[in-house]
Amino acid sequence: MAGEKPDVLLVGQRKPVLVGGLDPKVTLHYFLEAKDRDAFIKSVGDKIRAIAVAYTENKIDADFMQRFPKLEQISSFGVGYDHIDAKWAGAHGIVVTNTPEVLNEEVADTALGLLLCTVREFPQAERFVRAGKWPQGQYPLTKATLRNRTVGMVGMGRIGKAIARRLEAFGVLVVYHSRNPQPGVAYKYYPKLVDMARDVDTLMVIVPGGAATANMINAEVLAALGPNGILINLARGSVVDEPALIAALKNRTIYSAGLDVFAKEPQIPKELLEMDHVVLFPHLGSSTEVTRAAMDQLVVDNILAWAAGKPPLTPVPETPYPPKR
Ligand code: 8YV
Repeated sequence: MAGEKPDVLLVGQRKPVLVGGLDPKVTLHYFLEAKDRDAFIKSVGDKIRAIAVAYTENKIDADFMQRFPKLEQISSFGVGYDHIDAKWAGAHGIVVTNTPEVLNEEVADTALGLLLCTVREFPQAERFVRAGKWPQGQYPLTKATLRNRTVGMVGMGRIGKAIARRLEAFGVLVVYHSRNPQPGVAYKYYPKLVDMARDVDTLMVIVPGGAATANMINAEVLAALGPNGILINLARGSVVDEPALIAALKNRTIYSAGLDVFAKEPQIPKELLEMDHVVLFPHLGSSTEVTRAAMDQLVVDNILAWAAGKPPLTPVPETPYPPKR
């Protein structure tokens, strides 16, 4: 009805940018705060027309979306949206938006940081200093170096390109594998991941999560990467067969790994925690105040565009606009 604020479900914390941006224009309903979430959906489900999502543990699947018969738009925080069944949404006239671009450089910075930490053992060396071991002797020379390494990028999207630019500046050779060759990208392209793994000594994983990429870094790929091989994953834990990786690290089938993401975050397998030759980050690729605020703002702006009857700013490919209703 003209003049009435539309009802929007917030699946996420009351972050200041989200609430400050949305509250003046829409009526917010706070899903995570409901004591009984099922009863809460029963009470508000019929009037919810959009959902803002900033919490990936609650899967936005067909069953969940079906509970909101008037749902038109889902504005999700993060460039990855594997917690949402976007295909189902697209087939049911629901537009899904994500937060691309604003995090590219931040995640690419993290990628280089994680790569350097893993290759040069900086976290281990720092632990050595704090443990008071330096007076007894130097930290051992590292066997691995970035010099003469070839990085095989698994994925060459927006963030992949930002990582590759940085690697070039470091004088590191870059090649890549993705579903299709990327137009305008001059790096050598490998149609088959295992072939690339055989030719390189470093894999940098930055593909979307979800069924299409599940376990693509498997035992065969790790064996092809070989004993000098280093695996860096900033994508999703689901992309790597975690038990196969643990076995490859234990048996020294590969040299080391730097991981920002895991299969069951925030749980990290005990075997990985106990290994000193891996570097483990708590999924912090994009996590600076300024970048997270930019991502929150894009969640807000997509909802505000929808509330004003305008096209979404950043719809995902599975959900065409205008939606098919
Ligand atoms: C966030 C991310 O940490 O954008 C993504 O896809 O993985 C990260 O930037 C994640 O979305 C937090 O929920």
